[in-house]
Amino acid sequence: MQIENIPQAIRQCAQVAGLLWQKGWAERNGGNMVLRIGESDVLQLSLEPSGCVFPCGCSVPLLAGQYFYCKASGHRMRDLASSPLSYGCIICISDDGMQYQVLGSGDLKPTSEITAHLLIHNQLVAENSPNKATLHSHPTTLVALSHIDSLCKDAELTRILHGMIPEARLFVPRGINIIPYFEPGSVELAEQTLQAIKGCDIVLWRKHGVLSTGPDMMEAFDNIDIMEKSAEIYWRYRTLI
Ligand code: 2HA
Ligand code: ZN
Repeated sequence: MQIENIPQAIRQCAQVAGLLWQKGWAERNGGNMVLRIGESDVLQLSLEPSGCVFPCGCSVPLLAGQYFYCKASGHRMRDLASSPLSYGCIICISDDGMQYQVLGSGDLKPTSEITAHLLIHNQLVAENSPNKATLHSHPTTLVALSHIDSLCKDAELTRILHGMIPEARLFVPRGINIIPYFEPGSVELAEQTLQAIKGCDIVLWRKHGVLSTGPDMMEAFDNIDIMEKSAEIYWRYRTLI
C-alpha cells in the first residue's frame, strides 16, 4: 500500500519510530508502540480478520471491539519507520476483553509488551482520557539513572528532572514514577506499570526503559524526549561540579 493511503495517525507512528532509531533509543527490536485507532482507519486499510487469535494476558473489558495499531514483535523500529504496515499490525479486542484477533495476513504478532500497553489503554478509557498512544523505548540517560538506587524515588527524581529545564515541568507536569526491574513482557511488569502510571506522565522501568502516553504518538514521544533531555543535563551538570 502506498504510504499516502495509510491513515495519518499510523504514518505518525512511523515518523516516531524513525526518531527513536535516530535518538539511539531503539536498538535492534527494542521499544514498542500501541495506538488506538478508529473503525474508519481500519476500513481505509481494507483489512479482514486473519483468524489468528491470542490472549491479551489480562482483562481489558473497556477495550472490547476496539482496534489498535501495534509494532510487531521481533521487528525493528528503523524498519517500521519506512514501512509501518510491514512491521506493525492491527488488532481487534474480543467482546469479552480477554483476547485479540490480528487483522490482515496474520503473519505478524503484536509486541511482546502488548499486555502492559493494553492494561494502560483500558485505564485511559476508564478515565475518559484523550490519550490514545502508548510508547515504550530505551532512552539512554534515563535508563542509566535508573541504575542508581538513591535516585529511584518518584518525588526525588521528578524534582531533579523538573529542575533542569523549564519545559520539563511545563510539558510533563505530573512527572515520572519508577518501578523495579521485572522480566520484559511479563504480566508483573504490566501490572506494576498500570499502578505506577496513575498520577504521572511517564513510568521508568528500572534498568530497562520507559513507557509514556499521549493523545498521539508524537506527544508520547515528546514526553520522553523532554525528560531524557533533563536527565542528560543532570548527568553533565553532575560531572562538572
Ligand atoms: O519490544 O523493548 O521490552 C522489545 C522491548 C521489550
Ligand atoms: Zn524494552
